[in-house]
Amino acid sequence: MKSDRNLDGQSIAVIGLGMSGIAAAKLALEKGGEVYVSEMRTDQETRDRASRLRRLGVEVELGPHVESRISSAETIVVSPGISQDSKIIRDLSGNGISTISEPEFAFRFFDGPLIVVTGTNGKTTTALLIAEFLNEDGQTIALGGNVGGGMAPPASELALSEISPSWYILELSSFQLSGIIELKPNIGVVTNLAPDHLDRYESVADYYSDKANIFANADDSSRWVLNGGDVELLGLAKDVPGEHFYFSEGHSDCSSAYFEHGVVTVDLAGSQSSIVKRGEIPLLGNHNAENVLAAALTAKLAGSSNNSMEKGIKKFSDVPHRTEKVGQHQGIAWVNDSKATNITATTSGITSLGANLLVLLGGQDKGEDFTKLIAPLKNNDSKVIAFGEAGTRLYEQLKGNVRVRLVKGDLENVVESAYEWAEAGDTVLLSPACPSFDMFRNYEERGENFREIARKYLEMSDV
Ligand code: UMA
Repeated sequence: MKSDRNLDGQSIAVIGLGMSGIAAAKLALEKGGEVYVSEMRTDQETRDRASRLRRLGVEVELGPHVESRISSAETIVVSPGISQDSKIIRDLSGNGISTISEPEFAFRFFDGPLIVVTGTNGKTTTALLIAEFLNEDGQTIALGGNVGGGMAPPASELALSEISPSWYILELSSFQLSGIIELKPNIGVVTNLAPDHLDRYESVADYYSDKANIFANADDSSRWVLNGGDVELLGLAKDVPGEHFYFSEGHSDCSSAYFEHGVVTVDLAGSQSSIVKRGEIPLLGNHNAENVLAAALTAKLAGSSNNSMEKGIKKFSDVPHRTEKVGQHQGIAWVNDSKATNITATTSGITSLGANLLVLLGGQDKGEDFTKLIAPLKNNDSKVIAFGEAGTRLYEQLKGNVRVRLVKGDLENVVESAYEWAEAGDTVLLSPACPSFDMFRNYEERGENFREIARKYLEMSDV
């Protein structure tokens, strides 16, 4: 049975007609709301979407947002892509009008316990692993939110389902956590914290403050799964009510998930469970080992058996675009880590893959300080090809410290240069440390393009 909460004709305004906006509008309508959607774009694709919603009975207005119309609604739901700094949000808050995020709206109609996964890196893998473990356990899972850019539905779509799941699992970005009023996870997972999205936030503190909204409604019944090695996170979570559980690669007195003699081990209330050997985890990289620990600890708290977790991990296949192995050719491995759109994600990619790397770095220039990459690149004896809008600045900041070449042109030129420069024993790693928007629609398109070009070379020989 789904939630019987009803909006009884309440007026709901939704800003943005992307995946989240459409799902929120449909949910509001289904729950008896009077729904109005405002979207600034007016292109044909958007007009088609608008027509489809209008046919269902939603009022849709395209073009400049009309503040007076939006603010007349009792509840205003904002899509995650719309920043707090956008004109419409500034106008609304200037008039004392508050807004909520799409997952916050959806949560009000959830009918079952909720796991929320957030963090700067690793949250998609962790959310997918938890879902796999609980599925394997025979539990009914509703997985949604920010999962891998459209790999799962928005939260509002989950709230429309007729089936009450054993667990809702939401991966939430900082954008989605901004605008939380009631949303309260039964289990909240934070994989790690590192600077990101500085094109949208004025400071790292502002970004962390949105992330900390996961704790907004914490009480004594809350359970938190936290990275025990992340000082920033531990500081942020210090006084948060509820039970705190830590995961860390090495065993320490306070950790509940760790590797013991190379085996994933979960220790709850003094009872130790050995889950799976590290060598049997089919995911590349140390950062993925941490994701497995976080997921195993969470699934155990959610009632999963050890056997289900062992089966789940062995079945788990790579998350596309996250240290995803593309193939092997003449002793050279090709790895797609296009999802690494910031320095921290690239650093974890580099560090986890070991030595002899040829790293392809570049993309849209967000003004980040690339000298932070010098130490991990040198430690792994890496060569670098710099490309895209950030290519020249990358080249200037890295040269003299690491072997770096600047390649102009498209990704085909970059892959061709990599093919020429790589030697047997090298790993060519696309882990760009930048968003893709200078050359592609998103990181998925960049990763697919890389995979396709690299495979052309792989086809020439032994894959
Ligand atoms: N718009 C306005 N007015 C404005 C600004 C934007 O009307 O002032 C419109 C845009 O024209 C657009 C819509 O608002 O049509 C914005 O939609 P959106 O960007 O929120 O896109 P959705 O399709 O709803 O996708 C969102 C998430 N997008 C972002 O956070 C930017 C998706 O994450 C998420 O998968 C989806 O909800 C479902 O939950 C994407 C992402 O890039 C993949 N996430 C970031 C990341 O992973 O790093 C956080």
